[in-house]
This record gives sequence, C-alpha cells and structure tokens, in this order.
Amino acid sequence: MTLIRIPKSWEIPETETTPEAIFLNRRRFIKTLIGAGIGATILPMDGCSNASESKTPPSANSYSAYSGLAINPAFAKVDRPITDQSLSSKYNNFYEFGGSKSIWKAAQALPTENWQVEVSGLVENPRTYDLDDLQKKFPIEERVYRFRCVEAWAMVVPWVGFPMKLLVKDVEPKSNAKFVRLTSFYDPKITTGPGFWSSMYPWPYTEGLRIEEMTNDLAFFATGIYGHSLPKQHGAPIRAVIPWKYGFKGAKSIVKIEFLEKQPATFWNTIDAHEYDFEANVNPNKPHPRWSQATERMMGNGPSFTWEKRPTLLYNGYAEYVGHLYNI
Ligand SMILES: Nc1nc2c(c(=O)[nH]1)N[C@H]1C(S)=C(S)[C@@H](COP(=O)(O)O)O[C@H]1N2
Ligand SMILES: [Mo]
Repeated sequence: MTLIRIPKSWEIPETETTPEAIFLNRRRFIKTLIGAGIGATILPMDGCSNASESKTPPSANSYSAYSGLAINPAFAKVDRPITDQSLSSKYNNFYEFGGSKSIWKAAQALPTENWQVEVSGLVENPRTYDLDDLQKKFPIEERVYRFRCVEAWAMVVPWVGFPMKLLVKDVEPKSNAKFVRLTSFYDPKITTGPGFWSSMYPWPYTEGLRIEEMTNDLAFFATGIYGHSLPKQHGAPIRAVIPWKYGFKGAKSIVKIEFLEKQPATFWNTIDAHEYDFEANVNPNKPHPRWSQATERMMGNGPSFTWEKRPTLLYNGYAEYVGHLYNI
C-alpha cells in the first residue's frame, strides 16, 4: 500500500501527462548536471521541455493512396468512432524529431526513399526486404484498432499493413529464437530530436516482443493509415502496431528486425524499467508509478481536440485474442 495519492490523469495538466518527455527531461538533466558538478536545485525544471520542432522547414506531407484495399472483416471496426486524421496526424510521439506532441513538421525530414528492412539473427532465411518486396509478398489489408499510449491518451485508427506472423514465417526463426528486437531509423544528422539532450537517450529507438506475441494474430506491421501510406510523423514507411500494449511498444520507421535468444534491452525500459516495463500490456488495474491507468482520454473525432474520458480496457479490449499469452 502506498500513501501517495495517485492523481487521476484528468487532474494532471497536459504537460505532466507526457512522462516520455518531461520526466526524462528532468531526470536525465539532473543526472547529467549532477555528474557535471552542478546542484539539482538550480535546474530550470521545465525550461527544456519545448522541443525545437520548427527547425525543419515544413514541406508537403505527401503520401499515396492504397487502391483496392481489403478490409479485414474481423477488425473492420471497434465500438468507438474512428479518430479524425486531422487530429491523429498532428498529435504524435516521435522523440527522434522532438519532445512535444507537435513534431509532424519536423518529421518531414525523415528520408523514406529506397527504404530497406534487414531481418537477421536466429533465422533460417536472413534477408533484406525493400518496401515493395514487403507489400508484394504479404497481402496488405486494413484493420481498425484501438490505440492506447502509456500517457493515457487513446485513439481509434484504421491501419494498413500485414500481420507480423507472415514475416516470421517467411524468415523461419530457429528453435532457439525467443525474442525479436525492432530498431528504428536513426541518424543524428537528421533525427535531431529535442535539441542537445537527445544524445542522452539510448538511441536508436528499439523495442522488443516475445516470439509468441509477434505471431499473435493482432501483431501488425503498418505501412499505411486511413487508406494511404504512412505520414512520416506516424513512422513511415513501416512501423509496428501491437494494439494490446502501450503505444511505445510500436517502434516507428523500422530498419532492422532481429531474432534473439535473450530479451533485448529496449529504449524506454533502459531509461526507466519501473515506469516502462518490457511487457507493457494495457491494464487498468496496474497504475503507472505516477498516475492511475484506470481511465483514458480518447481523442475527439471532430475537427478539434476534445478528450473523452473512458474506462481503460484490459489488454486494450483485446483479451480474447491475447489473454492466453498471459495466463488469465
Ligand atoms: N522510433 C520511435 N517509435 C515510437 C516512438 C518514438 O518516439 N520513436 N514513440 C512511441 C510512442 S510513446 C507512441 S504513443 C507511439 C505514437 O504513435 P503515433 O504518433 O503514430 O500515434 O509511437 C511509438 N513509437
Ligand atoms: Mo506513448
């Protein structure tokens, strides 16, 4: 039992419900400056929380429409309306391009031409796919999924892509492969992120799954959203979507997929394992160390940002698909 009252997320000002920025900001600054012999008391605690997301000139967010897209009837809709793309495409987490939610302009610097994804490690068929290979090889479909960030904001979006299990089958993991590590694009000349302190993060961004999680029906590689290719801020040209886990598990702009025997170190888990556990399943009964996870803020589906308070669902509503993985 803790005596510290955990405020409901609605009671926390918006700036404090961004643990993946503010918290890190403070903690790592404190560590670094203390390391440099500067006392923590003189720190401007919030002074660095605004990312310089306007450094990159805005350019057209160009993407191409998928034609003849198959909608998977099993995932054609959920019981909430689809979030308007004018909202979801302007409220993102992509730390490579800034520490705020408004990184969509800065993310246009991501170079997505001639993209390649290297698959290696404990597999029979290591290989490098280009984006065309992936989209020809695996049937592309649309799925409407709930999405829940660990920070308590949530949305409903129609992803376009293919189930991870098809790729797993294609490369044939060896029997000792137990985990997968997904690595995001990183080039410090381009992914300049939240200014000078970006170098304090354990770049590149990596995430990981158990193989049984990766081969679950729901685990998805998205190459598109809303019927068109992924905008850069959503992790173009290919990102992971694991709808029963907190959003940070879904690495964006993937360049490498490695099959491993041991659980890999991951980005947020390395920063703070207590706040960002490796499993990271959405669970209303397991509070984040700094706030309750019992409710979520669903992004409005109108033209402006409104937030609807909703109860958080166990496994984000996907218990029937994934419950057996966790012995419930
Ligand atoms: N490479 C990379 N992937 C990432 C992140 C990131 O900062 N970098 N943020 C994660 C977090 S915390 C969330 S909530 C989702 C946000 O996805 P969206 O911006 O497309 O909604 O991306 C995840 N994938
Ligand atoms: Mo997140």
